[in-house]
Amino acid sequence: MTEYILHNYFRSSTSVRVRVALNLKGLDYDYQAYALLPNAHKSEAYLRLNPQGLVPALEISDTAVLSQSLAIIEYLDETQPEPPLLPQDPLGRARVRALSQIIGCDIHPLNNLRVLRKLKSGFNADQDAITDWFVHWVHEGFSALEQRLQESETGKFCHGDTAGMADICLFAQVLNNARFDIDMGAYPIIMRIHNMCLDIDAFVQAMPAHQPDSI
Ligand SMILES: N[C@@H](CCC(=O)N[C@@H](CS)C(=O)NCC(=O)O)C(=O)O
Repeated sequence: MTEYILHNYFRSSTSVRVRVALNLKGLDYDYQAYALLPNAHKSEAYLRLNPQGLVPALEISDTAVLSQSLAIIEYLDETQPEPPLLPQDPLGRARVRALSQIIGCDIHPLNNLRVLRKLKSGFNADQDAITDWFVHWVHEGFSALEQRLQESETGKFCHGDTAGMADICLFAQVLNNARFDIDMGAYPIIMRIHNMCLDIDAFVQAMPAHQPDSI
């Protein structure tokens, strides 16, 4: 039995984030899948693990169940420091957290399944309106992110020349965008970094198509 059980879903971008982090750290984990469309993440058993009813959750044997992908990534980084996913200096850490949170706090939550479902059920939004909503929030966040990535701290990756937490978020969000037809032409730095990530096995192995529940 491995130390970690990852409760997740192949297509979930927050799950992609944690899978990349586990892979970069070289940590084995058991894969527990929850299909979101039939609401497996709302089952009593899963709600006992994560009362928020959102994936991912990382179960650490006989220790704890962690939720919130960015908190999980920081936990892994603190307990398994190599390779580091955040820089050592406070300014660098604040920058990487800010870049990550542009996606993690200001794009993804607005476009989450439960939000899109509520737009439909509570506000009669049709598919065109839902697409418009999704694309709008991606452009809002990615425009700011692209601008921030013009800063001198950006290297081959979001912060310097090695992949870290901000790259993980960027990678997962670009994959998530593929569900909609989003013109990425305005984001050359984001796409350059995304393509750099595609050269790293830890990122590739975390992609939806490579998961056991992939359909
Ligand atoms: N802030 C949370 C968000 C987790 C989250 O929203 N996960 C999505 C999948 S990417 C989910 O479980 N959605 C189910 C739903 O909206 O019902 C994190 O970073 O872990």
